Amino acid sequence: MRTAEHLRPWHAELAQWRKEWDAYTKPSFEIHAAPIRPERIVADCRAVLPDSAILSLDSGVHHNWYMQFWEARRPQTMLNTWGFSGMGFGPSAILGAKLAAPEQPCVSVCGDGGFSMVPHVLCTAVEYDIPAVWVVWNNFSWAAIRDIQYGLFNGRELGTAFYQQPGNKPYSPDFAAWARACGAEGVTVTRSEDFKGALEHAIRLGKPCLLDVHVDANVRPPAIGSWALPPMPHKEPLFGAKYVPRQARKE
Ligand SMILES: Cc1ncc(C[n+]2csc(CCOP(=O)(O)OP(=O)(O)O)c2C)c(N)n1
Ligand SMILES: [Mg+2]
Repeated sequence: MRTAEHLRPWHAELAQWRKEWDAYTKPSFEIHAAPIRPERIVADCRAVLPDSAILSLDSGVHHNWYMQFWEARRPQTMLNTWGFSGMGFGPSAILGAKLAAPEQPCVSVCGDGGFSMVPHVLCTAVEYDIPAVWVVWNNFSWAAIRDIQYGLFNGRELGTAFYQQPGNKPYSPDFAAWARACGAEGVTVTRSEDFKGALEHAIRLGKPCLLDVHVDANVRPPAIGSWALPPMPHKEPLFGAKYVPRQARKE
């Protein structure tokens, strides 16, 4: 019979790759920046939430970050919509999680797009006194789809990044005000230094609470459109297309 002995060299190789991956990705998790880098949200959620906390994820770029970098430490603490990828699943599922596990902090990390699919979850939470927490990963866009458009349409997008006219300013509704209008607590977070404290506050609060967190829409997960391992041959966005800011385009 073959023993695990023959796998040892392979395991050693994997350990080396893991080290290279960590050395490549870790430094970005220690940066404070405005707008807030995605890594900060992942790192501070891990620092603040106990192992028992239940996290729900939705569909979108935020999901890709958590799939790669979230350290789930217990079974049944990371709820996903997986391949169905239905936007709105995460912000709704967290209500069920909190009803099922009232002693555990329950946090929905969802996109601004995904949350806007089901904003009435706030009303349900207030009606039934369900102290869930929503962290709206607000990048003022359907960034997952925007980036595919950038890649396929030569740096252009249509209707997937949100702008206010006149003036073409990046647009997002005020999600914190939206939460307060429903009778929940709502806090806007624009500085990375404030996110940790805001999440601690939300967990302690004991009532439904939404954090509207403004995240940098142009920092992408360190994945590439190939199976190459670090060191990465390039760091271009999906499909290698160059991002052209809307203001700089000649249309
Ligand atoms: C119900 C539904 N409609 C459309 C899609 C296709 N889709 C996948 S991700 C996405 C954009 C998500 O935007 P947002 O929630 O803001 O997340 P982000 O990618 O910006 O993190 C869309 C439209 C989907 N998955 N589910
Ligand atoms: Mg978004």
